[in-house]
Amino acid sequence: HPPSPPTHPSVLIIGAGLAGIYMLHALRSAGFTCAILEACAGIGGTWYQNRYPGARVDTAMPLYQFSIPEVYKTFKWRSTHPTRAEIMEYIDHLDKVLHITPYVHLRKRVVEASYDTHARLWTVQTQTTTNDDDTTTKPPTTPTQTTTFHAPYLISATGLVSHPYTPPWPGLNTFAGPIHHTKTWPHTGINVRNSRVAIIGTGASGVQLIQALGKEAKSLIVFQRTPNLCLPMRARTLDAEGPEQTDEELARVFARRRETFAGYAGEFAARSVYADGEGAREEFFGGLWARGGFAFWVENYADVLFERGANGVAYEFWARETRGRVADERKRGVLVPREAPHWFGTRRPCLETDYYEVLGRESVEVVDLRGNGIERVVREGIVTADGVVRGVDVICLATGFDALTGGLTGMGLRGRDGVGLGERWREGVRTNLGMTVSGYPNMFYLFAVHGPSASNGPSCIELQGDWIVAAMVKMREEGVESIEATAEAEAAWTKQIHDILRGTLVQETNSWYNGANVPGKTVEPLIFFGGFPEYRRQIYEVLDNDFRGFVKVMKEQVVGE
Ligand code: NA7
Repeated sequence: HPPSPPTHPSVLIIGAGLAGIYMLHALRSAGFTCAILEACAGIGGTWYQNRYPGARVDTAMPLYQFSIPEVYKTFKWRSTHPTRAEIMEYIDHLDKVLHITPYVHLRKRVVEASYDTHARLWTVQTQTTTNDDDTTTKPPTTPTQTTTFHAPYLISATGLVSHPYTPPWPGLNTFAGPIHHTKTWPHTGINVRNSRVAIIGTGASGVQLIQALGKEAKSLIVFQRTPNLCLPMRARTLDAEGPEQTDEELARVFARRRETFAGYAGEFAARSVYADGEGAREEFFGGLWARGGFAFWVENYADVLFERGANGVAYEFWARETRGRVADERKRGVLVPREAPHWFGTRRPCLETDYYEVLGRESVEVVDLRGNGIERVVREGIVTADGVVRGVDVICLATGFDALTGGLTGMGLRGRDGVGLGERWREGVRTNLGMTVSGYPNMFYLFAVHGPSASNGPSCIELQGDWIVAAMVKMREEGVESIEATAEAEAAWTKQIHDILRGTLVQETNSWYNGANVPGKTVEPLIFFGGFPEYRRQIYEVLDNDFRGFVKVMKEQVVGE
């Protein structure tokens, strides 16, 4: 391994999270020289950065890991739903077994990248960061020095949720105490024993944070705009020698997850809610509920996510199970409304252990923001539209991310025409295969916009990562210097993304799945909802048909230019 990361590799990968680690390993194994540019001081991406108390994974083990034999055969998980600390142990293990760090330029934040059509090279500018331990909502770094890298290939592995979103409330910077976004939590942690804490947002991050801080803080005020339809996690400890972690069982699970709709082990039941009588339905729902995790979401009746009535039946079951856990009548109405706040399962449900019990505590207040939103922040605390000021000492923002696109558009990537990605996508995102963009030759990205990203992360990363490697190997074998998506292929792929969701309940629901969580962002389908098998079929068909939908430049063409 190199004494320092390569400065002139054939591939520059942006981001040393799980996607970047996988790409580095897979491309190196295929004979490409690679280096990763990583803004933080350590590897792990989302898991490195999301240090807020309670952070853990919602996908049940053994699913949330790579199917790389030398890695999974030598690592044993202790929990079905590992905490961030246990996942960081896994990332250390990946590092040890796959030798990642020697290939990573740490503390290098990409601020600009453009493609030189004559030299056939990407030029990438980075700024050296000095601080990823920021405790405020400002970007977590202070730039100092600029470094330039070159490579024929650029791969963005910046992830689904890397660009934090903070609502632009007036007065935020006048608040007297600290403000922490879940994404930029201080390394040192925070002590809230004597503090009045506010948590704004009840998505996956908020739910986890509330469960942790609600037990520690002197008092907690939860600001909820939309109730989360949480599912019981039912985490269990895993035995290193147990049947779930044998090599044979893992090989079976990995094969299985390649064939399911979203890269989990389970699949939707092949029948309608209405196919069962009431008794059988209750029993079926009850079984999913008892198993916990995402079972009630991704293994439910086939029509729950598509048909209004079926969806309503699932919501009623959810509400009945959950209502009983909130003793206080007012809180119950806010957390488990009679009317479903949105179609069940069309936003990502979150898993909880004692969320409703924590919210039920006397020291925890739940503020319903529907019709009474946060208007501004003042020195003492938070002001809602009704004029009430709630005094707090610490504000925690669990307000989410400019998801799916933010990681790509926030790095200064420019196409051949000099136009930045953000500018290019202002009126709507266009990509080919959810991995390439026209005007951006030899640039690939994964686990982001227009891919099958509403899924199990490692499964999606392997699916797309393996294709990128296959495409690059084919290019090398056939003497192709560069490929670039055509505008027509982009238009067709984008149309398909939209067509799949047209008229579905998912499309009627606002969330980060369609960009509606960030005001001003175009609201449009951002995820391929056709399932893994169909996605795989289509992307490999492109390779089998001589890079259909791409313009190829052959090596000889370059020499002759
Ligand atoms: P999410 O799921 O986008 O959640 C953000 C939360 O913040 C959500 O409850 C929002 O309410 C709330 N929010 C956002 N803006 C505001 C304003 N202006 N006022 C009040 N509340 C607001 O982000 P997470 O970080 O929890 O999770 C992201 C993904 O990371 C997650 O799905 C996993 O895949 C991992 P809303 O629901 O929009 O009414």
